[in-house]
This record gives sequence, structure tokens and C-alpha cells, in this order.
Amino acid sequence: MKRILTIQDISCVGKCSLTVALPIISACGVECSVLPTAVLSTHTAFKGFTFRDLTNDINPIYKHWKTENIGFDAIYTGYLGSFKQLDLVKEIIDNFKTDKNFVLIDPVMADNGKLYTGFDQKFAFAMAELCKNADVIVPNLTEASFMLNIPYVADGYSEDYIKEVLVKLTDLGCKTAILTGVNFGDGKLGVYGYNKAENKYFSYFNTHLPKSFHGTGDVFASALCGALARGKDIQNALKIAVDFTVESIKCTIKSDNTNWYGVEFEKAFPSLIKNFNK
Ligand code: PXL
Repeated sequence: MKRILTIQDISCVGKCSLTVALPIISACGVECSVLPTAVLSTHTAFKGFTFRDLTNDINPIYKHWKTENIGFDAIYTGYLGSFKQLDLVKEIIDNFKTDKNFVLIDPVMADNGKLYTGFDQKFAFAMAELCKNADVIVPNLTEASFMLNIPYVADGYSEDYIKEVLVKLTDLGCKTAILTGVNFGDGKLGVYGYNKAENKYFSYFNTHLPKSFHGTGDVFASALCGALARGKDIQNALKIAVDFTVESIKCTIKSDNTNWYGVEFEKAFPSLIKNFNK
């Protein structure tokens, strides 16, 4: 069985980061090992959340894994809360990256043109620096704009513009960049990627649903990482991850007691598993 290490926070309530990555990666048929970076009562879109920083535990945890000769088929990072944690993730990549596994970095820090609570431009540049070490990065357009220090364009952009941003993202040093939440105003929403070594673009689009929800980036990244770890090629993995995200949003819209803070991805597991077996 393949094993992914995911490094991100536990938001006890809120349906994001580890409470999303663990069940989704498991549903992909992949073992999910975790390195929790912090424990929050909720994610940061709630008011008054508590925050227990676990930075000081990261080094002893990964050192123990080294003494036990534990390895991973992929390392997947999501929300990281401080500069020190970015440095520690770099250390972990240096210790656990081999020529057989891959590193997927989701530079979680912003959406809809704005940084999340607690982040600033300096952090975005430091995250861009960490992205050098990735095989795959999956920013949304807001995160890409902050990392590249270019203006955020909400809509009305062309395919050429997206391709330009993708080239700049891979110029940071990662092998493949995938922009999420791309829409050309034609009723579709999806992802657009670029592999630098092969000079190849790829994309996958599904229906643009009328509502957006918190945590869908984590749903997409977790399914993508699971699919890649299962050996799906990038095009197939993108289809699995986008379709699962869209199905999760559809289930949430249909639900009569939808929470404002996350999607009901649990209801979309049957379709995810079916797509794996196709
Ligand atoms: O969904 C990304 C995410 C993860 N973790 C925490 C967050 C957010 C987004 O706001 O606040 C703590």
C-alpha cells in the first residue's frame, strides 16, 4: 500500500486541512500519515479560534521516523502557520525526498484576492521559496499572484494569461504548476497546469456551480495527491480530483442543513471510489 505524509494543521471543527486530507487520502486507498503543525478549535474563518502551535514537536517527530527508517511515497503540505514551519518542511523534504517519491505543495494562504488571517506578503515570498522543492504545486490564482507579486485578476483573463502565470510559477523551481479555480467565463471551472521539463500544458474543466465553499482547495489537493500516489497520470488524477470536488459541492448544495464552513465531501465518496476503479 502507498503511504502519503501530509503536513498541515488540525482545525478541530471546520472541514479543512487534516480532517479533510485523512479521510480523502484513505478513501483513495492510500495510507495517510500525518504531521500536525497546530491544533485550532476551528479554521481561521471563524471568530475567536484557539491556536496551539506544535512547531516544537516537528523536529523530534521526524527524527524518530528517521531512526525507524520510515519512508513515504509522497509528501503533501497544506496550511503552514509560520516561517519556522516553512523551514522545517524544507528540512523534512531534504530528509525524506527520494528519486521514487514526489512532493506536492499546496501553498494555502489566500483566496478571492485576499490573504487569510495571519499571513502577509513576506510569508507569500517565503512560501514561493519553499515551492522550489516541489514536484507539483497547486495554488489558486490569488496565491499565485501573491507568490509572484503580480496583480490579482479575478476574471476576464485569457488562456494566454493563465499560461504566462504557469510559466512564472514553474520558474520558481517546481516541476509542475497547477492553477486551481480557473474560469474563462464559459460556465466551466477547472484547473490548468504546466510541466516545465516537457513544456506541456494540460487542463480539466467541469461545471461552474453557482456557490463556492470553504475547504474545497484541500478537498481537491487531497484527492489529487491520493490519485497521483495510486499511480494515475496527471491528466487522469486531475479529472478524479476535480470531479470529486464538484460532486462534493453538488452534495452540499443539495443538502438541507449545509454548514457554511465546509463541504459534505463524505457524500461524494461512492463516486470517488467508482472513478478510481474505472
Ligand atoms: O482550508 C485551508 C485552511 C487550512 N487550515 C486553516 C485555515 C484554512 C483556511 O482558512 O484557516 C487553519
